[in-house]
Amino acid sequence: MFSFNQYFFSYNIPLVLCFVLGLCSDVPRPRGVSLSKAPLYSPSKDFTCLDGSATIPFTQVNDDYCDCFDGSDEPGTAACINGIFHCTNAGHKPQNIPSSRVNDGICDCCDGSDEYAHPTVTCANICDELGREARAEAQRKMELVKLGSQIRADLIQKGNKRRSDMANQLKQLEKDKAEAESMVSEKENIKNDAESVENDALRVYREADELDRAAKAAEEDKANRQEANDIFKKFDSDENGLITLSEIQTRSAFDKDKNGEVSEDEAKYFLAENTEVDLDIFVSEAWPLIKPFLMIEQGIFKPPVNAAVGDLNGDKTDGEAPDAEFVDQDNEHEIDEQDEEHETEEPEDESTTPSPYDEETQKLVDAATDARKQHTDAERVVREIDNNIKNIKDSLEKDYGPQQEFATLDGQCLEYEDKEYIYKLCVFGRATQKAKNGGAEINLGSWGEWQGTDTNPYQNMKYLQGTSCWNGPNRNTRVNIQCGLETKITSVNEPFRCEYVFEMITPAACDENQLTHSVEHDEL
Ligand code: MAN
Repeated sequence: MFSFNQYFFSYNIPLVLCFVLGLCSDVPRPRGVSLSKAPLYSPSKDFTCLDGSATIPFTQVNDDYCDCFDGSDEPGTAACINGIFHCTNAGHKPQNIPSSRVNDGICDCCDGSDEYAHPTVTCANICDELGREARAEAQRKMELVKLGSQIRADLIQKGNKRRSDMANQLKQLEKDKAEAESMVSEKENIKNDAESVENDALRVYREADELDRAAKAAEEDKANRQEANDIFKKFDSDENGLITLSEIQTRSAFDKDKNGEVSEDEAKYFLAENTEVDLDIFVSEAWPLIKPFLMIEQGIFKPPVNAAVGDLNGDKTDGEAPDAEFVDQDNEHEIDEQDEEHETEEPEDESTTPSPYDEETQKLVDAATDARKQHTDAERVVREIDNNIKNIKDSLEKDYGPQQEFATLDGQCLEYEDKEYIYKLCVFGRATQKAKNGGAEINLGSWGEWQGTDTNPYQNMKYLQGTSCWNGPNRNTRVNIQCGLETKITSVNEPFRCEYVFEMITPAACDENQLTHSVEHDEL
């Protein structure tokens, strides 16, 4: 069992040190209580828990029994699970640790005060040594920040210039856009006029073309009728001016199911469900059904590979030719294929292709083509300007730090290689990863937002919505930023699957004000 004094008193610094170093921590206070809280622990009064929840006799402070909800009555023992033990750590930084770590056999405080009564473990006071190291490190950091802040000043200047340049560029682009848009409407008017003249000039050709097509169609129709007439005569064996089912049944070409005879039903199909037809009905209704089968018989029409003959005609009552390939009668060259070849052929050189138009019309067509091109070009210029405007606006909306110190980093791409991957960070753009043994570049996230503390909101960057992780969320990256004399990535880790952490140094983060902040923070 420990004595009251053992729990109660903090260590005493010899009086000489107290005066010389000003480390007068021998203000009587219970063990584990900081100097600033000492007035709240007055031995002459009852103790009120710091959360105000209870008041207890002062003798119950540090009596190894937890009385207060907030654990404030046991700062120097492990009795409360939520107590706080304060180590003074003279010579280094004071520290607050959970009081549950008091006398647990592990040295937490550099002055060893947290293990004051452990039966086997004694902790050496290493605060002076640690303090020296910490001060040297702080000194090194301060010098680095000082040096870096000169570069930072330059970055600030460049950043501000970049921003004002962009603002000017934006103004100029907006002017350019207005001009480019009026150019588009001017070109559109010219194009419309040229097209209207072109249209008039081409009308003559179109009409001639239509006439030509109509004449060709009429010719084909005539030839078809003639052919139908001839076949009618041939089939009308009794020459009574009618084709009957029995006349059809004598022709093996109509044996659709290829069973060796033309049934009545088969014959009926070819007469368009009539029992007999005169020449007119034959030409208009029966001939379209008969013709493909005669072509097959003559070898002009080839059924598609694997298609049963029945499929060819089965339900077709509309006279459409079955879906099949036509073959050239003479050399069996496939016409379809030939057509396709024609379609994919390179267009002939214009200079060698004779114009289908007269000289005057050709001039008008050329003028309209040129006007169309100029209009498309003018539209493209507007699109390009719009694109530039959007990029500049996006940049102007980005937060480059309170003094624009990060602005010049926008667009800079930094690489880092480890054993397996090449990582790349295009600042304010995208973070990527590429395996050294090949494979595609993987997106680790696009610029999202700053993340930091209240005192330094520009300490971390977040890059979000990268390629989705197999069976998991989208990849994302945090970039921790520290002061350094150059801008580079110093390490990359993946502490959790598909969550990446880049360590980056840059003079843009060498802010002397931040140094004061962190010193203040340490002192708290
Ligand atoms: C790839 C890389 C790794 C990642 C795995 C997740 O191999 O992007 O960084 O952990 O995919 O499947």
